[in-house]
Amino acid sequence: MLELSTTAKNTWCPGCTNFFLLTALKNTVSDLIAEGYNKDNFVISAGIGCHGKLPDYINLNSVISLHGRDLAAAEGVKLANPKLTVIDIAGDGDAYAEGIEHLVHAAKRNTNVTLFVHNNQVFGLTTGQATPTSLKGYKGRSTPFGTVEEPLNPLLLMLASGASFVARAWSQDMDGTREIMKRAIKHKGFSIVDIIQPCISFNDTREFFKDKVYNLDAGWPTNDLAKAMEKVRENSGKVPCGIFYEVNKETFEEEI
Ligand SMILES: Cc1ncc(C[n+]2csc(CCOP(=O)(O)OP(=O)(O)O)c2C)c(N)n1
Ligand code: SF4
Ligand SMILES: [Mg+2]
Repeated sequence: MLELSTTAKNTWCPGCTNFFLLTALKNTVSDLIAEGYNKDNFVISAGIGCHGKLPDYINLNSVISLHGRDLAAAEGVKLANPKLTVIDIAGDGDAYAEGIEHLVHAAKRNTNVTLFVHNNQVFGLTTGQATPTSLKGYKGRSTPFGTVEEPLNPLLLMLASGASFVARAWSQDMDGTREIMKRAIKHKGFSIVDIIQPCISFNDTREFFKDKVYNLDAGWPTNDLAKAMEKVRENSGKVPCGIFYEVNKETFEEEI
């Protein structure tokens, strides 16, 4: 594997599932470079949070943005130089709380950037407040008696907003995540992968998800919006992972 490591001291909690995603991303980028992508053309945009330390640990060009503004920065980079391969690393706080307006408009515009959301269903770096995707009843510092809100379904929102590639990955499945990451980066247009990334210190959902996640079968993805919407709303107690929806349409950069 091409050397993508850095000498920065890693400050994630020992055992944090972000380590799986860092490895999956390094393997993905190595695969793509082996296929002909130029290493110097990769740009990582990151938000603020535990996930936002990732650019320190991967030897690629990067910009660390403000909380919730990582996607706006990523779109700006792509518009300034459409030749670049732009990957946005966001937290669920960035993408689904502070930056949700950027998320909806990036999907609507179909800017050709790839968004990986480290969805640990908690504000991790600030030590455990509920986010829009926290499960109902989550007890944390801001909700000591448990959240009373139903969690947001980000994939349903993305389909409704016009995203042309919509997927979910399970961080513990590094090979599966790597394949989805690769397909997302290769996709022409806005791609989002919501990655279930348990925070072992403030929202340890590893056991909760372990027996619930399953992979979509070979019949997926679909280009049928209604079918994809029905699937991401699945309420069977199981959690499907894989690529739900992919369509080809003009990107924002092409249109302008
Ligand atoms: C505008 C703004 N609001 C709040 C904060 C404080 N803050 C820093 S990190 C963080 C939580 C990040 O949560 P998330 O995006 O889910 O990332 P995680 O730490 O879980 O990876 C917050 C609220 C900030 N830096 N900027
Ligand atoms: S607080 Fe949670 S997400 Fe952040 S490094 Fe620790 S385990 Fe990982
Ligand atoms: Mg988070």
